[in-house]
Amino acid sequence: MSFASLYPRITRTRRIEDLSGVWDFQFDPERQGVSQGWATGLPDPIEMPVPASFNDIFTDKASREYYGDFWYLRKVFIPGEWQDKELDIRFDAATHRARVFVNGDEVASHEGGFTPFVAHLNGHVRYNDWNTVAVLVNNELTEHTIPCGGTATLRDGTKICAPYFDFFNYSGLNRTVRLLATPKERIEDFAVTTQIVPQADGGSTARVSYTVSTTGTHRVEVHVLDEDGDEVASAVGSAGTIEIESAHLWNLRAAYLYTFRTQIWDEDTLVDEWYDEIGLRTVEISHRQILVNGHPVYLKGFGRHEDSPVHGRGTDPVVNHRDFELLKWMGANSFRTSHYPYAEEQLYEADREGFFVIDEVAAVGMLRSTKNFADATTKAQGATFFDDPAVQEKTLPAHLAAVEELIERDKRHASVCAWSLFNEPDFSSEAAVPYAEKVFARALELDPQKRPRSYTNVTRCRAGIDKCTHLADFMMLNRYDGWYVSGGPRIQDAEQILIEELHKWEELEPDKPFMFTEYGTDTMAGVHKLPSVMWSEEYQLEFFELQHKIFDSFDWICGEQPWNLCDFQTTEGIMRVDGNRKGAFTRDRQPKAVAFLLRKRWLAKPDYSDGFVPER
Ligand code: BDP
Repeated sequence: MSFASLYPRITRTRRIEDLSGVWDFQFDPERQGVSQGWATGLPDPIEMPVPASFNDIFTDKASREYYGDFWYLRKVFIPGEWQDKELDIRFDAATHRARVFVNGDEVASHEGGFTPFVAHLNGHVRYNDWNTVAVLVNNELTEHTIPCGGTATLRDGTKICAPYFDFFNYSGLNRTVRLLATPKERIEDFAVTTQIVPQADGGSTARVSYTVSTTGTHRVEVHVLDEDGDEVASAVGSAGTIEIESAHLWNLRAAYLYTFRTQIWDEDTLVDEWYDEIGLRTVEISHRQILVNGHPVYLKGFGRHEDSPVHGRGTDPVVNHRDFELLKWMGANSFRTSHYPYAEEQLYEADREGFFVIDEVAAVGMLRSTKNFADATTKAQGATFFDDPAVQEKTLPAHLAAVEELIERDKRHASVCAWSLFNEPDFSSEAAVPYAEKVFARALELDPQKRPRSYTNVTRCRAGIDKCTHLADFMMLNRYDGWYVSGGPRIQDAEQILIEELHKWEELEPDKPFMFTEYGTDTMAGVHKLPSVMWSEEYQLEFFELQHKIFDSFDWICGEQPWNLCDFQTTEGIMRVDGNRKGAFTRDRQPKAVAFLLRKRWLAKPDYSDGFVPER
């Protein structure tokens, strides 16, 4: 449990100062900053906006590719009125690790580039005065970090990133930084689980069990408000059950959110208050179906990336909102946060819009390759990733910590309906089993809602090769038959290859829902060919038509999420043309022909496959 798990809110007892803006910035290739006192002032700074990735702001290659230590620093004025408060600074994400200094004192360090952390500042600041906040960030990856990667050293000694994954290593203070002033006795965590009980009149009573963690002993109250702001239920105590009669349930593309106001009271004095917007729904697996509120879903949507021109992976509310507009226009009802936890604002938007989110931990690159997308289809030579004892010893703890932070942060979101605990791990070896067992067990233990858990299965580990399928509550397949396998003039073979594999899965896992979480072809927008060739828009259309014909012939396939919503930036290489071009949309969010094909298909395909149409 960590205070960082509460999304920052202004309430009657809480204050926030947003530290977005221009910070001082400097690379530290010699790692001399700490010993040279950079924590109180950078010797030769440039200006850098926050939040943003630093990479695409630069005009020179060396800076864009910089791999190592770098610093952000700014002065912060701390109001005198906050003297009696707890004072924290919250980083929504520092990619991939950070050490935080305030007026020269080291106040926190954090590993993992996609989850929030706080540093406690009391005792380190001057009130009604300017204070110096400095952050030493590092963006290097190894086989023991989450995500996994390596380092390439150029002849002159320059280090560059050699990621084991197919997206650019965008780095820096990628998300919002905020100062938080909260009461001394405060709410530190809040969790809910919902049970739906049918009512005689056909409605539903929601039985919500909750826990509130606080730092004191005063009275805790929880008040539930509907969307009109009217109180519909309340409870006293730091744990309990609240019944909401004739509840509006949260459904796919028909969301309803209640405000849960959590409070601490000392007699009739309000000590602290924090709220969250919560959708009431259940999610479970039954035989070959994924059920939301008891109804089977068909998932339509995409694997995505947080990626946009100039910002890199820096949070961009404008682009994020455009992505939701595209998803809605397409008739989509879901997405996967490939390949890392996304900014919390995206999950709140998904809550409001009724999207089913498969929330992925940044465990990508667990296949020893710097071109894993190409090697994903070939069999491992020699020892695999999980055969290495150092992976078991060092990567596993980092992975477990990343799962913990993901679940801590996202456990209340109605939109978060499943956890993806790995992307395309090399599960071809028995050595993967004990590792994966621990990761799966940890997720189950930590999640109060016990959401379904899975991972994306890579082509290399097709039916019969993968050793960990028994751990997944449902299976997610990433397949490129017709692209990496049997592409171009061989595409007719791809159909047989995939159908044969699906028949095999049918035998091996007869009681599990399956969905496709990746399928697609690199396509240059505007390239047209008759007959089609690979990379043309026509080829992308034919590939998708073929895939959908196959999916529709297996009634136990319960979802399709093509790769990718948009084109995105990757490491440079001979297989990438200014990035990965598998988007249904370009990187500037304009449609390729395939977007219209998917839109037609998805608008005709209901969100619930039993004909249930929720009230909107
Ligand atoms: C899969 C990966 C994804 C890649 C994709 C591709 O999960 O990150 O971008 O293939 O090759 O291997 O486009």
